[in-house]
Amino acid sequence: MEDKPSEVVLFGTWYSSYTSRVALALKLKGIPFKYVEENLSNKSELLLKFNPIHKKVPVLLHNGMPICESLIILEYIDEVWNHAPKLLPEDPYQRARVRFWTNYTDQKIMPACYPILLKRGEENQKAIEDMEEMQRVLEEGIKQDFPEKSSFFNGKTMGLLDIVMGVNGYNYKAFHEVTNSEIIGPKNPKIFMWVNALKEHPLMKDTLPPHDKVVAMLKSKIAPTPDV
Ligand SMILES: N[C@@H](CCC(=O)N[C@@H](CS)C(=O)NCC(=O)O)C(=O)O
Repeated sequence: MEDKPSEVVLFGTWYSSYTSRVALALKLKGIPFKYVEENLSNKSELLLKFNPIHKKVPVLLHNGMPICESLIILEYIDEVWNHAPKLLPEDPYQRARVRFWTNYTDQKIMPACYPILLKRGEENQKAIEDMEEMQRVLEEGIKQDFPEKSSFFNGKTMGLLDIVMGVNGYNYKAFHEVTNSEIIGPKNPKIFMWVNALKEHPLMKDTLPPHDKVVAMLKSKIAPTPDV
C-alpha cells in the first residue's frame, strides 16, 4: 500500500469507455488525479511516448511511470491502493470468475458493438443477432456464477465487473436510439436490472457523458444508409 502522496495523471478521451473505467476506479478509491483530454485525431507527444505500442488511451501515469491497457490499469490501482473498496474479491476462485466475465465483456461484447454501428442491411442484422446471443450467454453466465447477488457483485460497492459492465451499459439508450436496436432490455432481466442499478450510482453519473452528447458522437460514427 502506498503511504506517501503520489502524482496520478490519466490521459483519456471523453467518449472512451476504456478511459471511463479508469476514472471511475480512481474516484471509487478516492485517489486524486489530474485528467488530460487527448484528441485522438492528433495524438499528443506524451501519449505516443507513454503508450508507444498501442498509441491508445487510457494511459495512467503514476509518479512518472506509465501503465497502459484499461484492465491492467484497474488491477494496478487495486494492488497499489489496496484499501477498500477492493475491485477484486479476496477468494481466488471468485477472482477468476470476475476476471472471466470481465474478459468476456471486454473481448466479445465490446468489439461486437462496432459492426452494429458500421454495417448496413443484412450484415447489420447479423451483427445485432450476434450481440443478442452474446447477451444471452452473459445473462446465463452471471446467473450461474453469481447466484447470490442481485445487482452489485462485489458486496455493496462496485467491483471490477461492475465498473466494466456499468461503463458499457450506462448509455445503452443512446446506443439503441442511434442503431435502432434493443440490446439491453427485459429479455435479459439480470443484466437489465444490473445495468439500471449501476446507472443510478452517483460516481457513474459523475463520470459518464450525458445521453445527448453520446447520441451526437455515435451518429457521427454510424455508416450512412446507402441510397436505394
Ligand atoms: N484495450 C485497450 C483499448 C483502448 C482503446 O481502444 N482506446 C481507443 C479509444 S476508445 C483509442 O485510444 N483509440 C485510438 C486509436 O486506435 O488510434 C484498453 O483496454 O485500454
